Amino acid sequence: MKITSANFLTSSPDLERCPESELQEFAFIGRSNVGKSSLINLLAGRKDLAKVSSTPGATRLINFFVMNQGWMLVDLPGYGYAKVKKDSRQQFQRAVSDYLAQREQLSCVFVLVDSRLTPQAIDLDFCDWLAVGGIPFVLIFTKTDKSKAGKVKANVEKFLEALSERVEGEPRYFMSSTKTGKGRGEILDFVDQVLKA
Ligand SMILES: Nc1nc2c(ncn2[C@@H]2O[C@H](COP(=O)(O)OP(=O)(O)O)[C@@H](O)[C@H]2O)c(=O)[nH]1
Ligand SMILES: [Mg+2]
Repeated sequence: MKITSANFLTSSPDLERCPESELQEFAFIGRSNVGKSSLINLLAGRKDLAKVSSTPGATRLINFFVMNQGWMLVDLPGYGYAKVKKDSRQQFQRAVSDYLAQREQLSCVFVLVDSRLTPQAIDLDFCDWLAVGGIPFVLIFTKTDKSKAGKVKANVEKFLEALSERVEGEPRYFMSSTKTGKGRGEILDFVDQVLKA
C-alpha cells in the first residue's frame, strides 16, 4: 500500500471522546521509548507526524491520524512509564484499556517490542491481556538495526516462546528499523490485507 495522505485528526483523553468515524482503526502501542513515534513517521512517510519525543511518557492522549482517507492510524500512550504520577497513570491506563476493549472500529493492535531486549514481563503481560480479551494483535520488533542479526533473532524467538507458554497460537510478527526502513512495506501490506478482508 502506498501512503498518499496522512493527516492528524484529533487527540482524545478517553474512549467517550474518541472521534465518530467509520474507518477501521490500527492501533500502535508499546513501552515508552520502544520507537513508536519513529515507526509511525516511517509508515506515514513523514518526518514529524507523531512527535519523536525525548520525554518518555509525555504523550498521554489517544491520537488519531487519517491515512489515505481510508483508514485510521491510532497512536496510543506508551505503557510502563513509572515516573508519571499515580493518578494520571491510572487515568490513561483506563483510557487505553477502554479503547482497546470497547472501540468497535478497532481492527488490529500493533504491539511494539524492543528487539534489543530479552522478553520483558510487561510486554508479555500486555499481549496476554489482549489475548484474554480476544483483541486481535500482531507484534513489531523494533530497532533491529541496533543489534547483530543473530541477537535480534534470538530475542524474537525467546519472546515468541515465552508468549506461547501463556497465549494460544503464535501471533504474526514483523521486524522494523526506522534507520533502514525495514518493515515498512510488510506492515503496510498487512494493513491493506486486513482492510480488504
Ligand atoms: N537506530 C534506531 N533508533 C531508533 C529506531 N526507532 C526509534 N529509534 C530511536 O529511539 C528513540 C525513541 O524513539 P521514539 O520513536 O521517540 O519512541 P517512543 O517513545 O516509543 O515514541 C529515539 O531516539 C529514536 O530515534 C530504530 O529503528 N533504529
Ligand atoms: Mg513517542
